[in-house]
Amino acid sequence: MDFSSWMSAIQERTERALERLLPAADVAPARLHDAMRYSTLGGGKRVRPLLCHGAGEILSAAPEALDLAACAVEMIHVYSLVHDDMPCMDDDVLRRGKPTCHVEFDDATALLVGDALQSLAFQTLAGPGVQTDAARQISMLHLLAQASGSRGMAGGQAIDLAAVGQQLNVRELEFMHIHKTGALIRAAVLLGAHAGNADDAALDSLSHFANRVGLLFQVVDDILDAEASTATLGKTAGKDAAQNKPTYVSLMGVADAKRLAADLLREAKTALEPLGPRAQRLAELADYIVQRTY
Ligand code: GRG
Repeated sequence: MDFSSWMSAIQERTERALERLLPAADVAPARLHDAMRYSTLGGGKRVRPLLCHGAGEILSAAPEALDLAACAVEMIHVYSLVHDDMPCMDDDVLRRGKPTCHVEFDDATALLVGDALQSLAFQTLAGPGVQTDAARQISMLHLLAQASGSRGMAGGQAIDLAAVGQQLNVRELEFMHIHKTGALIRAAVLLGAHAGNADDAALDSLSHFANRVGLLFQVVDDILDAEASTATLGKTAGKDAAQNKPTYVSLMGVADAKRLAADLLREAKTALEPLGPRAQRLAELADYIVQRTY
């Protein structure tokens, strides 16, 4: 199967799994469930589910187990987008090409959507079908909790909020992004590996790959924010500069940010080498992350 057919197949099965896992829109409390489905379904590139499946396939994980791990990570990701868009944080009106959750519904509903998606993510990952080895399943829960909490994504968001209008250097910017964006991307890869039979050597290679890809994702995101249009991105373009936020582009300029992306891509692929040809999908995914237009 070529990469683009594989990607469409994973996006499609992720959509179906999310539809199944999310409560129906007419189940009480209907407004909350409607808003959860509105925010989660029918949009997004599903980069984290793709990484989860790509890593899991290397380690012969069952596709159905990967669906559950991938959906858990995607739920955390959507929760972070819904909260990030709220007036008390980034205050945005457009996400995935449609009105943000708090605009379509209201602030209190958006807050609850994030809370409930976070809970559903852990319920999904703790449930049946994820791993037959209970100890490994507990490490998966631990991994996702750490990646999304104050030592991971939520901590990165706190650093981001504190950095508005501040002068950060590249090291400080990297520290922020390793937490805000990188931690969940790393979790997506490692959860895929843990859904299969990952040994320490494979986990080591994948962890190194994921660290590079996490940063790569953010560098490309900064370049797109500076260069792409709102229509293409499906979210407000140029926000970083408008909010005086430090980014790779503001610190080093577009040309150097593109060079950094090329270096990170090369390092990510080098990290995959010990895994051999089985890791081809992940290498292709790293290429996709650089080439994406939104
Ligand atoms: C509110 C706890 C909390 C955390 C928010 C990740 C995050 C932290 C906020 C998102 C804001 C943002 C635009 C970050 C830049 C990188 C990023 C995560 C972009 C969006 O991810 P994509 O491109 O989105 O994978 P889709 O819509 O394709 O899923």
